[in-house]
Amino acid sequence: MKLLIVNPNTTAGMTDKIGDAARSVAAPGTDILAVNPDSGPVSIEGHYDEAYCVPGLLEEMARGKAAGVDAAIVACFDDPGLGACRELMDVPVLGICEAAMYAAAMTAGSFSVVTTLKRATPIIGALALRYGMERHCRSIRAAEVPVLALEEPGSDAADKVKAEVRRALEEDGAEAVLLGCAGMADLARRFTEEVGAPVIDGVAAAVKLAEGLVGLGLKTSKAGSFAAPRAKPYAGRYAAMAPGAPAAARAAE
Ligand code: 5HY
Repeated sequence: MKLLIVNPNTTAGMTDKIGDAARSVAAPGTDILAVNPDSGPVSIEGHYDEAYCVPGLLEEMARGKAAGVDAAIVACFDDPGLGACRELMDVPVLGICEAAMYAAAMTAGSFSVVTTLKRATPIIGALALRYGMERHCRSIRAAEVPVLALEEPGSDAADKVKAEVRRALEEDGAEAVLLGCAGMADLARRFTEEVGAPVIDGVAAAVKLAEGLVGLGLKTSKAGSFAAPRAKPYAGRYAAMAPGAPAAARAAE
């Protein structure tokens, strides 16, 4: 199967890390296509960044649709534009936050999340409510590191994340900890061994859940919530993204 993974920010090094994490768990028959938009925020830290990452995210999704991918993943822990991607795509589309929460809910009595900046915690809290996971979620902690600090060689960002993972386990009653940023995808295995409890990366969780959904022959239901967008013109710079615009026009964008 062909699995599209879109890092919605524009930092290619992070996209490479996400692709590596995905390939490390993918089944032999799963081809991973890890991409990011050319335009948009270099990192997503709050609502404004999130809003401006979605057009580029949708353009990459449209390219994947034209290329015939079998499933797609939004590789940002805010799950930005997930509903819009599900309207656009017929194949399953997973967000790494939702995937990680489902994986934790099926393997642990409770979980916490450790993300980057404190400003991300209410966004993730709102997602837990949307996904009906608030009953499993003991806490959402922030290591107070910028997203791109995780990309800097020699940074102490990973140590700060691990310290919060330990606190979540020792102080908050968490029985598993989710890594609340796609840029942490390379830390899950090492942290799991070091802290002695499941530390879950949403990228890997989404890859395996996507493989399962495709194996079941499931696609995104068009019966209502994720029905295709109604055809209409879009004015200005997004004209090529108008619902019903020729796919060739989009792919050429
Ligand atoms: C992410 N930001 O996964 C989110 C997480 C965060 O650029 N990729 C980003 O820290 O908000």
